[in-house]
Amino acid sequence: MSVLDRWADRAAEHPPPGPFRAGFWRSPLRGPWFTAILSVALLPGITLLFLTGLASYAAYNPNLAPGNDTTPDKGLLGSWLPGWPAGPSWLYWVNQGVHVTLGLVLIPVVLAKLWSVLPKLFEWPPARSVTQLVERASLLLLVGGAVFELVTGVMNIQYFYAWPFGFYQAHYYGAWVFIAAFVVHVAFRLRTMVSALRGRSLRVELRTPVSQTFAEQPDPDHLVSPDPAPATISRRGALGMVAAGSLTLFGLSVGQTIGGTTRSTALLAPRGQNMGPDFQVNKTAAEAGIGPVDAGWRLELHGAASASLSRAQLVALPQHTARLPIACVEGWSTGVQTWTGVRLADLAAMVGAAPGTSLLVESLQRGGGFGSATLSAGQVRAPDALLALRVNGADLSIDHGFPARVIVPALPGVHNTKWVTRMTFLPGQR
Ligand SMILES: Nc1nc2c(c(=O)[nH]1)N[C@H]1C(S)=C(S)[C@@H](COP(=O)(O)O)O[C@H]1N2
Ligand SMILES: [Mo]
Repeated sequence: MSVLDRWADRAAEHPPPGPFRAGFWRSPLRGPWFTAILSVALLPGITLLFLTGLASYAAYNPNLAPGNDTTPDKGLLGSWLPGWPAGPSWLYWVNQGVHVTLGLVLIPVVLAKLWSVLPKLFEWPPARSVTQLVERASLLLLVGGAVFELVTGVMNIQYFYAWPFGFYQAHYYGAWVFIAAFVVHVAFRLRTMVSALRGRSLRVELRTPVSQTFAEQPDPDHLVSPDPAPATISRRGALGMVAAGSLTLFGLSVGQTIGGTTRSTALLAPRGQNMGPDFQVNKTAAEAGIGPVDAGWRLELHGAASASLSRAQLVALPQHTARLPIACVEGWSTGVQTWTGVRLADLAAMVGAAPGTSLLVESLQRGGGFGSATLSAGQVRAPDALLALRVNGADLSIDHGFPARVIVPALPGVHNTKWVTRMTFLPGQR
């Protein structure tokens, strides 16, 4: 018998009071099946959440263009990502809608799952073997990571920046910590989950009322209470409550992704009711500190040659119209609008920028965390990539970015720069 074993046996005889004693936890619902059935939703849900998050990161950093990727020391965690395509136009819209809405929908499931295993947090002795110690340490990263990702994600879409770090870096690195722990956890637990699911039938549980609800068979993990109290809610009722919570979150937020008139149903979106005179404006000119734009405004263009164009000169160039959505990293969208302006590719040709150059776009806006965005060569070349001058048949309003704004298919909203003042084609970048 090892020292650890002997110590564990001795400790087991004298658990601290309260939640450390098995008899403290008496819900008859806790057990391997109940925990496992929640995992059935979480396993694919979290996988999709992670993948759409990675895709969003790749989109946010088209080819990791220098102006966009501000992640310090990203190393392998960032550099391997492929560039993001400039189409189909709904790609980022769908990706981010899924990421944000799914993240919200999973919150009740995660909370229920944490409730279902809560006694394990107080297990005494804390570990009986080194393997178990490693597993419990990984659980710290798993639970901590999940809570961190959900909390920072929700706070970000609510514009509640009550932290000293950048959301984007923290949420990204947090995701890697979490997913590493998640993979370890699944590897440890998948077999237990499968056999627990075999132990009971969901169909039967959904027909079982409170009066017929009893604890599961005692299990080796001690999830089942040794002294279960009579049921006050059935498993059906508990799962129904989780589902109702998820559906409510879905119903009160999905409108911001779909956009248009459904937007007013997004009661949980921070600016859900702010439709603007025609369609959603995230940051108004007044909020960005943009006054009436000087009549002498000119677009500065730099490539192999340079040019300076008034708005009238831009309007006189060949105009192209495209139906495109703006999709923000926060999950909301303007829905599809009809944008008209000059193709970025035409502007590149005008100043002799070689194909394959990326584009630095700068705004009149100074400060407020917004300065510039870099578009990849593929995004500059895309036929529907525009410096928009008009939307839905009218000149851009100042809130929509007058005199000119960038709009590119499948580009994260944040890079569709408004109030453009200067565009510089950068040779030698992807
Ligand atoms: N100059 C400038 N351009 C900007 C922004 C900004 O704050 N300033 N916001 C960006 C973000 S985060 C998004 S999602 C889109 C939203 O466009 P909207 O503000 O017109 O709704 O514009 C992008 N372009
Ligand atoms: Mo955004």
